[in-house]
Amino acid sequence: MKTPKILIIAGSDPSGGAGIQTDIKTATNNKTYAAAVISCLTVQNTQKVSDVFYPPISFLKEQIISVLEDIDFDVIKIGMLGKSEIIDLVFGVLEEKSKNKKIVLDPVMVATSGDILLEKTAIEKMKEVMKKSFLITPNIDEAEILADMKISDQNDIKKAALKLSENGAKNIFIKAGHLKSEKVTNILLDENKKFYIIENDRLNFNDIHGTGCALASAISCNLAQEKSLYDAVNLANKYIFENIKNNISVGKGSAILKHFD
Ligand code: PXL
Repeated sequence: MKTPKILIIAGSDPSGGAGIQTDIKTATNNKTYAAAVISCLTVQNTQKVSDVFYPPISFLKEQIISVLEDIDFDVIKIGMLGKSEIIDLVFGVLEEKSKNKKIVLDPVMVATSGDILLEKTAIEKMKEVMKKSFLITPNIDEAEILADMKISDQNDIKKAALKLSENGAKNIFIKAGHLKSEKVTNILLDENKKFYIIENDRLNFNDIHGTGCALASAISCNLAQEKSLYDAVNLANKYIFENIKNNISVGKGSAILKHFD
């Protein structure tokens, strides 16, 4: 079988729990080759994000073009972009250089610590580029912002997914972990407007850092292995669920995914 290959475009979390660091661990564990272009560097530990550095736009552009011209990726996974100029650049280059590739967009906005990871002025831009992605994977907070509505229950998640679909998003997976409920009932709405429920028992851990990044990466690996959308999301959900059970505290703040036994 040919080696599945993904390109990850995401931010760096130097403490290793989220961002590109967890993305690459996820890809390796899911038997997929990962290339990575770092959209921004955070100053971060398991307790807080205290600064963000953006590389010069032209340098970022050169990196993306360089790998796209060389490697034929199956899927492009996009994580933290941070601000409008980076969103414009990434989607502009992808449109030009890798037109029909599947894009999995994790519309990262806020860290587990509560720190802001997307400038407020870039939210409208995120609503635009979600239409250019094969799949978006917002959590409840991000879905509320993208769909301009409050989400209080299961029914609202479905309404938000439909609204995002009407606004041009193709496939939408809304992660329900942040909703207070007995079970975690995640919703997948596909481009034929068919709903799928992907449900987990609620695990009694405080928020684990980096689960959203890892989930979108695991989905990307599964899509790169030519699994169907439902199988890709369902298997990735299982991978994250098992890894949440196996979380570790490496520092003084949030626990993270270990990614091995
Ligand atoms: O979990 C969202 C996220 C994504 N990307 C980077 C992050 C975080 C959370 O802290 O640091 C780089």
